[in-house]
Amino acid sequence: MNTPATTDDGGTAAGAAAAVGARQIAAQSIAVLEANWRTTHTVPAGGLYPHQWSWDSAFIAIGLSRISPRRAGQEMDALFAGQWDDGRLPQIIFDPYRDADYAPGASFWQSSRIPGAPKHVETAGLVQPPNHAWAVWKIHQADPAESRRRSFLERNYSKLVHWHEYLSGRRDRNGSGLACIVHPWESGTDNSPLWDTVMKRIPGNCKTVLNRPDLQHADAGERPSQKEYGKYFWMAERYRDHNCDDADPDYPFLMEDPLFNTLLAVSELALAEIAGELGLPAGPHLERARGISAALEALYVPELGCYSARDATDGTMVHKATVNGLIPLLLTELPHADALLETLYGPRFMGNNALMVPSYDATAEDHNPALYWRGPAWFNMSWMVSVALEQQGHTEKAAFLRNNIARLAAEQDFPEYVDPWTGAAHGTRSFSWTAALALETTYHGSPS
Ligand code: 9WN
Repeated sequence: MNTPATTDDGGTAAGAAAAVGARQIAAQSIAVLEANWRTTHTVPAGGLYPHQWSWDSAFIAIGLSRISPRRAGQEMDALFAGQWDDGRLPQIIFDPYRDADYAPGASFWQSSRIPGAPKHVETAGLVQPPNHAWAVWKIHQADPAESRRRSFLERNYSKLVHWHEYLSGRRDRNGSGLACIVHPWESGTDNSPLWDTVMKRIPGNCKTVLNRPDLQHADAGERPSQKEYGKYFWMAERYRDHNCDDADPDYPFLMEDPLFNTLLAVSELALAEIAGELGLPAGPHLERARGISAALEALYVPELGCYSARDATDGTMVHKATVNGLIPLLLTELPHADALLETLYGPRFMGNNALMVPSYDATAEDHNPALYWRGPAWFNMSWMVSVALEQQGHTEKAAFLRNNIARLAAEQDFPEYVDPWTGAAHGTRSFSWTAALALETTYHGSPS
């Protein structure tokens, strides 16, 4: 097993203390990941989220790759076992023994009855943001010799290509060059204010009797409301009852999200690297990444100084500043990088001494630092922003975020999210991607 990186001043007393601190944080993080490991994969949280979630697993694998690239590879293998014939990687792969513990579960989706869905595992029909090729490339980089020995990239390349083809094909519903999400759950930022306007027109009278096992594990005031759940289920029912075929002409929720599409572009760039390593042409992937980045420009809102979402049913832009709209900073050739940085360090986000990046505009009247994706800071978002800052040479700002990610995670039992200013913990605890990314930050500076 590798050990966490020491700091640049590793020769001094302060450097030695920092190294001990990093080792402790790494050990605590590993303990959370061990506790949440289930034979083939890691659950996001043993109580609240008892199945395998798609983008969680990719973040978890990025952290795991620092201590065991082999286990990180297993995490991805388990996810690919749920891939549909059309290429989609599902939002959730269900543990059949935990059906009563999360809703909607396997008995809601009954996916194995849907044409093109796998028959040996039950999955959700929706997807989540495509951070998977990025994760696969990072796992390879963590130990290229081990990766080559196990043909890790060969095994996964065509699956990732198929996944991206699904998103850039059937999910580009209006030919804009951007993939649409068909449900707030697909954004990974479920009740973000980005979806409010569209949510108003979604009926709330779902057929399913609403059951909220989630409220046994998190405070109702920190989770989406019952009204929102009625609408979430209505959309999931409609999508499922149309065999998840992305061909329902009047389906009402088709949103182009800057976070989702940035990760698609970042992952396309990772596919170019993977193709290069395998001796295959990288050009088509670079071309697609350029195409997505160019199309993303239509989502830039100059008066907010960040990207926002667009309703693909009628082309209406949403005018709200959320962390989703800052994630394009991960794209190194971004035309609006300076404006995004100004927004990030202005009053809407980090400006008032925030410790981590708020999920929603701090100046908005309805900002709530404790309510799910409507204000609090999430560890995966702050980690992605720290990666972007590092790439752009803002090393001190990146280190500030990394240090807070590691400290707040370890001090507060690895919370799902925190108040961006006080650091107070919210949501569930022992949350896997919080642990995985805290672990990852302790290895900063080691080859990855
Ligand atoms: C629905 C598992 C998931 C994360 C999402 C987060 C939350 C689920 C929920 O938990 O969503 O997918 O029940 O709220 O919003 O990003 O993947 O950790």
